[in-house]
Formats: sequence, C-alpha cells, structure tokens
Amino acid sequence: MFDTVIANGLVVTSGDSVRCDVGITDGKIAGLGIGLVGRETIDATGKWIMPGGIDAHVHIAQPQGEGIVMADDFESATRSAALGGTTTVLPFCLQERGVPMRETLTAYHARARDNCYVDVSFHLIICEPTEQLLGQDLPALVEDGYTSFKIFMTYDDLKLNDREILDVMTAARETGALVMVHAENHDAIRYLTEKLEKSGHTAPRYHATSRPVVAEREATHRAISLAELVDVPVMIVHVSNREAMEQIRWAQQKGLKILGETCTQYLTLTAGDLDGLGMEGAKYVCSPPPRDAASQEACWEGLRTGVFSVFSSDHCPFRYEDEHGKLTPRGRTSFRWVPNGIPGVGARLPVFFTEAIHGGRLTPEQFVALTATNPAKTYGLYPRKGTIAVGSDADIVIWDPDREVSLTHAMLRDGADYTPYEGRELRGWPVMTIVRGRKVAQDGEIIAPKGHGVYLERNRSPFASRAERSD
Ligand code: DUC
Ligand code: ZN
Ligand code: ZN
Repeated sequence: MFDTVIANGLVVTSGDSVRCDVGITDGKIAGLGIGLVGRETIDATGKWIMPGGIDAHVHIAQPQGEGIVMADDFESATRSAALGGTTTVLPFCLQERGVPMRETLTAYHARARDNCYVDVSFHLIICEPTEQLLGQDLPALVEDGYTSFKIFMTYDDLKLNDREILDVMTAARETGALVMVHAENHDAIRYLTEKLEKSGHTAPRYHATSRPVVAEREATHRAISLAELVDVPVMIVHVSNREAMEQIRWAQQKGLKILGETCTQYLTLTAGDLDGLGMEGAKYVCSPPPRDAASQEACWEGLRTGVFSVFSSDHCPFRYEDEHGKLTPRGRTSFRWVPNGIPGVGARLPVFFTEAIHGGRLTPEQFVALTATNPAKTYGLYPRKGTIAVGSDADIVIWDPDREVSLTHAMLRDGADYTPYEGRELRGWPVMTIVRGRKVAQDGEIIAPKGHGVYLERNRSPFASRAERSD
C-alpha cells in the first residue's frame, strides 16, 4: 500500500513513455507498475506524468545596482515555478566585493529558508576571484555542495578579464566544479553603446543593436578556447543565435567538454519586441538580446541535435511600472541603464511544451531531458531529481497535454507585473505539481504551505568531477 498512487497516466521520462501507475511513499517514488494501490489515488486518465521541471538558471532576490530591485523574493519566484510545473530552481548567489562568500551565502540562505514552495540550490557568481576565494574558500564550498559557478565576460561590475577567467577555470578544474559562462564581449558592447548614445540612439530597442551576434560569438569562442587551454568543461549559458551555437558544436565535435544552454526568450522573442512605443521595449531587455526568426530556428536546431542539453528560463524579473524596475528614471536616458532581465520561471514549461511538442519540434522524451533530466545530471542532482524512477524524489508534474490556455501574467503569480509571453495561445498545461510527494500546485492554485521547499546540497557535476579525468 503506497501513500499515493498516480493512476492511469502516461509516464514520460527522458528514455521512454510508458502507461503505468506511479506509487509514492514517504516523498519518494516507491513503485512503478499496473494496478498499484494507495491510500490516496490521483486519477491521471488522459494526462502525462513527467518529472517536475528543473530550472537551472534563475535569479531571485539578487541585489542590483543603486535604486533597482528584483521583482521576486523566494516566495513569489517559487510560487510561480510550482504553478508552471517546476519543482526545483537553481538561483545564483552573487559574490559581494570584499565580503567572504560564506557570509553572502548565509544571507541568501536566510532569505530562502521557510519561504520556498519548491526545492532550491544555489550556484555562485564569481566577480572578484581573489586568492583567498579561489585557493581557500572555493574548495570548501564545492565540498559543501556549491558545485557550480557563473562568470561574466561583460558588465562593468561583474566582468572578468581573460587572466581572471583562466584562474577561475583552474580553480574549477582543481575542485571539480562546473563553470557557467555569460559570453559577450564587453569592450565591443561598450564601444557600440557609446557610439549609439552619441548619435542619440538611446531607446530600449538599441539595447539589441549594442549587443550584436558577433559580440556573443567572439566571447563564446574565447571562453571555449580558454577552457581548452585549462582543460576544463564549461557550460555556455543563454545562447541566443546560430553563430554562438556553432562555436559550441564545433568544440563538441572536436572532443571538448563544452555544454550549452538556451532559454525561452531565444525561441519565442525577437529584437523586434524591443521596438515598442515609448519605453514598452524595456519589457524585453535581457542579455544576450532576443535576435530574429533565423536565430530562433538555430536554437531549435541546437536543442534537437543535442548541442544544447539544458533549457532554462534565465528568470531575472523586474517590474515594468516601477521606478525601481524597468522604468527607472535613468533607463529613460539610455537603454544602458534599463535593468537587464525578464521574468520566465512560470512560463518556461508551458511555452516550451506548446512550441516543442505541439509544434512538432521535439519528442516528449526530449522535452523531459532538456527541462528536467539533463539539468539534474549536469548540476549534480541526479538521480535524486530529474527522473521518475524508484528511489527518486517524487517530484512530478501532471500535464493535460491538450488543454488550451491563453497565457496571462495573472496565471503566473510571480512578483513582476507583466509577462513577455502575454496572450500566447498555449496547448498543454501543468495541472498538478507534486514536490517530494506533496501536492504543491493544482489547477492554478497553490495548496501547500510556504516552506515546503528545501535547500539541496549538490554533488559535483559528472561532467566536471575529477573522477572523470585521467590525471
Ligand atoms: N545574464 C543573466 O544570466 N541573467 C540576466 C542578465 C544577464 O546578463
Ligand atoms: Zn548571463
Ligand atoms: Zn541569468
């Protein structure tokens, strides 16, 4: 007798789709079979039972520049995640200059504790790679389950130069951590930004002009080259176009361990979305910027052919009608001051489901691999997370594969005041989200208490772990 049985559904994993029941006991998947019996039965006739989504790239309550505030805290971001079928999120803990990383982490944990509806685990962002951090603190942090960190090749206050990147990559190699790279050429962007501003081109649409494909392609190639030099795997995050995708494919074909991620906005938005009247375009300002229809097709090609193994939202929410958000007074003077990032943690799976499955671009198994299984594997959470197998956490999303929904921001319940995907006609909707055996969201309502989500210490990525290497 199981605690709960999900009966009569189609169980879809990254490997197979099988008609069977799922038995859950003590928050774990305890049996798969026909005719299972539980104290509670959830009838999933006509539904698809998938591993809960893992969004491996989100920003929550991340401190911003002066006067700017991120729209989500842990409560609102994880609420939206749960409603959108996501059961684990991986936000970033941003290093503060001159402050020990542990201290910053303690503050992040305090913000997350007792506030989450879904499970959470932190990546680090390294913007000041001191000897103390790389030599002393990081090895201990990696041991403690902070097994991935992001570095930036752009932004005045975050970017690392090539030497610093080499040092971080070396520390990652020594500790078995996975480096995630934001690849855009900072000097090229600065050069173009200054030129645009001088000629009076300051509206949000020029954000896209200032960050062209060539700046992303060059930095992607450079990050790959530096990783080759150090002999370390890296994940190139939020890839937006064909040229950057082809750099990654070239590296993979050469035998380098280069991984790639793309996001909802690069499949569904274009630079044209930044063209709105007045400041409307600010709603779509994110980096890299959305490109064009051909770039969208290239990103689909990357997903279909395995160049990209992870599909994320890069949820980075700011309110639009807010002087601490997209309508910051400085942003009206130039696109360069518009807060960078868009919301998407709740919309990620339903938008992707519609486009991938009903658009005939991916199989249901590929959908699961990209949204749950591969993120779990890549970031050291597998097999606890990311699959439906006996012994795994019972993190499950039940889909009505044919439900038609006109998406509105009100359905997503994040802390922003808009969604870039407003009005999209979707087909396929997550009708129930279960986290460690407990129903958290059902039919658009949250039904578990805040605080059900727990913090997850992660193993090293199998792609990065020292055990994988011969030396
Ligand atoms: N990079 C991200 O990963 N998220 C938001 C902004 C950015 O530049
Ligand atoms: Zn980034
Ligand atoms: Zn991001």
